[in-house]
Amino acid sequence: MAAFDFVPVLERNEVPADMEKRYINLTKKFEAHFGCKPTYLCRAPGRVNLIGEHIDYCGYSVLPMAIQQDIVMAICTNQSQQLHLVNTDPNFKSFSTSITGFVINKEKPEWHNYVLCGLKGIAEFSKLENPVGLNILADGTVPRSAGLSSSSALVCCAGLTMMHANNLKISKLELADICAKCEQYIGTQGGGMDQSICFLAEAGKAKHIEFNPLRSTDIVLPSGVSFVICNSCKEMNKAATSHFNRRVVEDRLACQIMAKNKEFEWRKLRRLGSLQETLGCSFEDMLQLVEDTFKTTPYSKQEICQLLEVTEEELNAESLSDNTLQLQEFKLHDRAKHVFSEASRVLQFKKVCNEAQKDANILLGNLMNESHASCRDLYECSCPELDEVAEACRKAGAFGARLTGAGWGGCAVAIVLTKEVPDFIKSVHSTFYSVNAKREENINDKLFATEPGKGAVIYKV
Ligand code: ADP
Ligand code: NG1
Repeated sequence: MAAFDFVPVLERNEVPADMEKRYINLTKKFEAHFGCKPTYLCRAPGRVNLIGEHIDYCGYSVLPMAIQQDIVMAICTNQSQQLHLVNTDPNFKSFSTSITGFVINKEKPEWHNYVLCGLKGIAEFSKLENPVGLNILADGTVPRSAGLSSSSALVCCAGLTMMHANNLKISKLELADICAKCEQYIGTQGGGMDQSICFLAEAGKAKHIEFNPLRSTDIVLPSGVSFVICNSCKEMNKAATSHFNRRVVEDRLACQIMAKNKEFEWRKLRRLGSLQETLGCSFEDMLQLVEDTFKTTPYSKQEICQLLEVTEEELNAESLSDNTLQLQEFKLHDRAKHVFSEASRVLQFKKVCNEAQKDANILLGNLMNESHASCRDLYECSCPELDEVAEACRKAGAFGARLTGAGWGGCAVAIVLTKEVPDFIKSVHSTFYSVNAKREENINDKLFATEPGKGAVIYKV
């Protein structure tokens, strides 16, 4: 991925066949609502992460692919510097504001706040003083709060919209970076995985994504296997709880305590990945360091202050985030152990794919199972429904299955022989979904095989 790669802008006759119906529908709906034709449509896909969970914000690489489900926005500019935002789903209320000087509400993260994040990110990056007004109709097919990155697809789509409307030329790498940073305006301190794959994805390829600096490498998945997504039917909006930021903070504290013990400038080291780089150690060494440093039981805030030799106020300012200030206990051993072992599994997964190793499917499946166990037991980001659906996948013949995305609900992903996908889906359907009428509703949107999809794109109208 070169720094000068840009999101493609396609002509009307280049709109792919699978997009045609949606393109026409959205254009018509836009016209009916705004009384004029849109001038272009932006599309940003969701993603499924195959392995590497909760490690991007620690600086470690991940291995996702884009999915077919996406957010599409139809857009035209207006001369009044207003933002008019509507959604094809009536559950998402229309919203209007001035395109400059709006406030992003972290307390109550309604959908329009994600759009505002994307708009603000691009405006700030480009130092736009007079951004044009925008009329936007948004339409999404990414399952929501399901670990398939609907929020980032929304942020990225809004960022792309703002860029194109203001005739800016920003590379895919820069867009990924800007959108990763600006999604944090919503309050969650995520890494850059979702926004990176959204812009850098290519059809048919999973990507190994590395950070600082951001770069991606193609991963050729073994032939004859497919990935099946199974929604646990439990929603979890990560911006509405402190689960996510609590983990970010626990990793940071683990990093800073180990750094202090090694007599580094611990305030400057905020990510476990940076600590490993500074120490120049292997994953095995880092895992040993975790064992040597931390007790397995939680640390009180007071204990952490003693270890870092700071007051509570200093700790709050130095290491915590707005929605974690009230926390009194932190688990350091288990969180750090998950991060180092998961980061190592990503590299093992990549190696198996690159070397087309014998029994690749079994090896990849085992790594996915180990990843799930680590998320469940050490990182505590699974939930009974996710454990149950992952187990149903294994029983139905998957080589492996794991939660994908932030967790605490959302989807699992399973690796299955392509020729066995129909039987696999039937089996998981009968064990997990058909036992509960609510789970069975819209089953095709909850249980489906997925191919590595393409990245963000702009269609001219
Ligand atoms: P995810 O894992 O899907 O990113 P999040 O909980 O982080 O889950 O984000 C989900 C939020 O994104 C929703 O609550 C909603 O505000 C917004 N969102 C997702 N899809 C859409 C959509 N089609 N239209 C409007 N907002 C959406
Ligand atoms: P989802 O599944 O989209 O909530 C979140 C983070 C990722 C990553 C994963 C866990 C955001 C926007 N996304 O993804 O960066 O940390 O959790 O691996 O915060």
